[in-house]
Amino acid sequence: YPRPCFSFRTLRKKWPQRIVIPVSMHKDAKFESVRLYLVERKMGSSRRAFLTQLARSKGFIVEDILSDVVTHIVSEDCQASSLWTWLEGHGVKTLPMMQVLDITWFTDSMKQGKPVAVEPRHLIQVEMFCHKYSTGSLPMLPDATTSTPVAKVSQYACQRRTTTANSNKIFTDAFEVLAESYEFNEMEGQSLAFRRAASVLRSLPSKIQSLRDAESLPFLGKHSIAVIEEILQCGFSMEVQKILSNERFKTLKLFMSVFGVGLKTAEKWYRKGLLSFTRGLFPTGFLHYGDISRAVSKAEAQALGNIIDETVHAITSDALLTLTGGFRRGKDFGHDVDFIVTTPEMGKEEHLLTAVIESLKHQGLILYCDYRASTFDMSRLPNHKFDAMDHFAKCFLILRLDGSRVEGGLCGAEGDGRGWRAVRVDLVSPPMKQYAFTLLGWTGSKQFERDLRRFAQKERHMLLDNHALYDKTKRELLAATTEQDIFAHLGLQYIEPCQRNA
Ligand code: DCT
Ligand code: MG
Repeated sequence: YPRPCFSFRTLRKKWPQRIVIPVSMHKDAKFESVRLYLVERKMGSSRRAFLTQLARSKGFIVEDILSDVVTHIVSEDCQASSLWTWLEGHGVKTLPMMQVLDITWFTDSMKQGKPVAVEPRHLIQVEMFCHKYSTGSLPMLPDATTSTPVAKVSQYACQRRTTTANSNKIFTDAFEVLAESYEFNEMEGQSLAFRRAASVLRSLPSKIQSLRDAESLPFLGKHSIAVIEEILQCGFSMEVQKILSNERFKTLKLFMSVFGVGLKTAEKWYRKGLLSFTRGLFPTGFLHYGDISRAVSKAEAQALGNIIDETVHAITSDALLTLTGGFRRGKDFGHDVDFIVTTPEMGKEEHLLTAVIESLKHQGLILYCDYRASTFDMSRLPNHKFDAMDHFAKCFLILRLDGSRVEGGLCGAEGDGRGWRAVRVDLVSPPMKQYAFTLLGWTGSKQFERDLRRFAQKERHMLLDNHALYDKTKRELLAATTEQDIFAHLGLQYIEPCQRNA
């Protein structure tokens, strides 16, 4: 957007500075859940006024003052540390929950005439990690020894923004091994504690440099602090190394890498004295083991999306296909590809799924199919069990993907001359009324979902699952057509899918 040719003086008459426009005055506001604040630093007052007017003319709410109501801060000053220090000087308590974005998000949104989804490239994140991540209240003054900002880290993943850029991988990998080891020993409490600690570290904008950085973080207990200390000192944790070389751990992990094999089966095989796979022993689970134990790339997921989209739309033109799971969160690789398939015609979604399976079979693309019919019953909501698996019709597939359909070819597998690979695909088919809940649930990550449910229950006295949101105080189900509706019911700021990699 060109710098305006009119002067700030003339604009000032129209848009006086420092005046908050109440909601009622945003007459033409189209996007109630998005409230912008444009940072004048670097932008200049006249350009800010011009961009403000432009955004308002397109139905955006633009606040003149940085206050708790702001959801999106847009800045042309991309120097994260000085910008954050400046922002913190305003003493706005909800700053850690706001999106701090560079101007490209704004220009993209203006071009499209609506707020575009926030991607990691839009975010202005702090470059250095500050040791004062604290559970205390904001604001805090910048530390004399560092100009980096101080932010509060929530104990709930649904109040943190976690992109795929994990600056603390060295620690989170160690925590995941410990969590898995506790899980294998059926010590669920300890396992969850390490998963929560890993999730907190994943949300941090930069790597932990000292113990002081970690000590005030939620869920970082004595054990995890000791592991961090060891890694900071030696580059690895002795305890984690021991687990990784433990025969039972290695064997259970290997067995559980087989599609459909859980802890109980793996343990049974291990107790029988099996230490590795024996040819011909487990025919079903080993179907295409080599292929499906290899990660699926984004391009492969995209190709599968195209195939399923063509299939679905050949059946009915009003079908809706949505990519969910890790790929919707912006991951480059996944262990499978997850889709929601539905139709606005109530009750037709189950038939749609069986028709899709039939068509894929016809095209010779199905290598394995485990179809589960719907057990969903609206009259039995809310389901107080709130178990992990939902009741919608779904199928767990292994599909054949031809390299010719994949942009740039198959991921490292063309060498064997087959020109195709097997890929795990999950399809779930909820009724349209439950679409938003299913989308939120299937987008994950698992830790993000766990914390959404924990937050709903503990903080809001509500029950959330893939089917519904139930308000226990009002004793009613809360309707939602979008994910934004669900966040709003929960009184949470909306978190973009790419920020749910908790
Ligand atoms: N999910 C769910 N109920 C289950 C299992 C999963 O609601 N019983 C949700 C949580 C994440 C999402 O579905 C997709 O699951 P996965 O494919 O296992 O996770 P992912 O994040 O997509 O990981 P990956 O990239 O490895 O596939
Ligand atoms: Mg997945």
